[in-house]
Amino acid sequence: MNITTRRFHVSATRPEDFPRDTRPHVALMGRSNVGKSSLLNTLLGERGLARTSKAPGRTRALNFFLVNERVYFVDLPGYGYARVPDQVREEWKDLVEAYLARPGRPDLALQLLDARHEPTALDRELLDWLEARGMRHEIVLTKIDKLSRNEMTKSVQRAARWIGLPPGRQPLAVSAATGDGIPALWRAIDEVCARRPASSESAPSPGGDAGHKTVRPARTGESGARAAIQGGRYTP
Ligand SMILES: Nc1nc2c(ncn2[C@@H]2O[C@H](COP(=O)(O)OP(=O)(O)O)[C@@H](O)[C@H]2O)c(=O)[nH]1
Ligand SMILES: [Mg+2]
Repeated sequence: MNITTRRFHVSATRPEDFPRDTRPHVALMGRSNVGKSSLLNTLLGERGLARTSKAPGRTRALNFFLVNERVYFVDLPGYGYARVPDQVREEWKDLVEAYLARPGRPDLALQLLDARHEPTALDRELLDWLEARGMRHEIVLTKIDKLSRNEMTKSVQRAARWIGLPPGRQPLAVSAATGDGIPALWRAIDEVCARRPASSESAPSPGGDAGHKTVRPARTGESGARAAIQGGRYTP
């Protein structure tokens, strides 16, 4: 995608804040501090568009960014951060689950894993949930600039096994710092966005219904997914 415009759209703290028009959504998901906001900024080519932080656990809203007036990028709160008060954790969980419970949302989930670390049980829960729901998703290894070539090869192999990819297939691996791997990630994103009908492209209104009549086809595993969400699959 050749980016002509990108802008912050809304910071959703309640389900009523979620955009209601039918543009495609690309969501960045993963542990707190894995590099979601940094990757979003690198993908969109604007430093500081999404707030990044050295202190984990900062994002408490779903932040929506609109690109070329035609696709939303969504920066989700991270999970797995222990030092969050229970009440805040519950609020996030409800909000994220409310978002994911919407039919067909997001259109593409990017699940980020820090290339330096073993995936965790929460990473596994999220992947299982995405697969159970039949949601289009890509695993993206982050911060590869911090690895040597040799470490990078091992990390990619470990992730491929963890995901259960067929032999010869590899997960995407990127660096928000150097831009490595970003073109390949864009190809995956473009493929999903290209499949969406042009009718989804009229003016958005934050929290308001833009009046689109496009009917989104039901996805497989929708009802099972709801149970999985209620089972706490996305645990902030
Ligand atoms: N070296 C390096 N650091 C990164 C990269 N991506 C993120 N970081 C750093 O990791 C920390 C957390 O990043 P952030 O994007 O805020 O993570 P988030 O909590 O998942 O949104 C920050 O200090 C970033 O500068 C990367 O590709 N390379
Ligand atoms: Mg962030």
